Amino acid sequence: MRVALTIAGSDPSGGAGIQADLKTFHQLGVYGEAVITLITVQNTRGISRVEVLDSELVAEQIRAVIGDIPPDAVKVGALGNAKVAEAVEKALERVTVPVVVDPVMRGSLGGRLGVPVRMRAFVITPNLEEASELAGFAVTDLQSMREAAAKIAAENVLIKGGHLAGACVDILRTADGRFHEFRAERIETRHTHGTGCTLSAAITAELAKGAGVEDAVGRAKAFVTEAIRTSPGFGGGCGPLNHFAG
Ligand code: PXL
Repeated sequence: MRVALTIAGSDPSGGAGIQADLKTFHQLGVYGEAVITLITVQNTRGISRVEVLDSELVAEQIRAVIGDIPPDAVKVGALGNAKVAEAVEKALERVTVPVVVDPVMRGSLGGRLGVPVRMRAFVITPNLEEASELAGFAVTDLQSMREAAAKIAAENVLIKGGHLAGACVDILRTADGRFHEFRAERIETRHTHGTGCTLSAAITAELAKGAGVEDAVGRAKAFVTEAIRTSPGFGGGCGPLNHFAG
């Protein structure tokens, strides 16, 4: 059995963060481990509080699991602040398996959940806003997505175009400098809570199972699109996806 580790924040409503990551790992057939970086108070209607854990407590959790049940791939999600980001980077220094970094800065419902990270990543998955921050210029269309993907430091860069006007196109720049486009139909729904978390967790699960990066992204995107299309419609606000999709 393959193993995936997520290092991320908690969303008690179960739609995003480590809860989404573990459901995604399970659905895609890998054993999930979860290190918590921060606790949010939120539901589908809003986020009211974020408590970032002590950086040494986060590092200790990582050290406890990586030597004992070594993961085949690691996902890094919301880190809360620079101290936790540094501690996570250091704790992962000797890890040689693929690390997927979702450079979360804000939750789907707002709230500061992270800082711009410069962590070594096999794959980094910024949305347009995060890509703008990492690249240092406004990323608003396919052309600027390509320019940002070339500029952001990581082996493979996946810029998510879910917030583009029009079609949903993600751009992947692989380590060989080539660009790949992933297109999906736009689904009109308010239930998109945890979409970014679910995508990066799905990529991590596929990498843990041994997929190459292009296949991992393609399968993950198909899983997320289906999960959005079949969302259960829970909650009075921005509800979760269907993690039983696939
Ligand atoms: O999708 C970003 C994200 C990450 N982590 C936690 C979240 C969210 C979005 O709501 O709640 C804990």
